[in-house]
Amino acid sequence: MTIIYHCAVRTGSSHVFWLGASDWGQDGQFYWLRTGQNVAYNNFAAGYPSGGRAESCIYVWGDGLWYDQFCTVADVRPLCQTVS
Ligand SMILES: [Ca+2]
Repeated sequence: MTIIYHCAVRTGSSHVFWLGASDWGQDGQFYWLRTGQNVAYNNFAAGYPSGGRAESCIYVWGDGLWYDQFCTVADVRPLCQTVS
C-alpha cells in the first residue's frame, strides 16, 4: 500500500486510481473484488467512507488518501498486480 500511496501522490491531482475494492454487498464492509477478502487495511481520508449505499467503490486521489465514490466515476486508472 505504500507504493500505491507514493504513486498517487506523485501524480498529484491529475489521476485518480480505483483500488478494486467495494462494499456492494453490505454498506461499510469493503472487500477486494478479485479475491472476496475483506479489506483489512485502509487509508481513508478523515470522514470517509461517507457515501452510504450510493458510493461503493474506493478511489485513491492525489493526496494518497482513500475516498468512497460512485462506481461510475469516469477516467480513473485501475491498479494492477502482476506476478514476476
Ligand atoms: Ca458504501
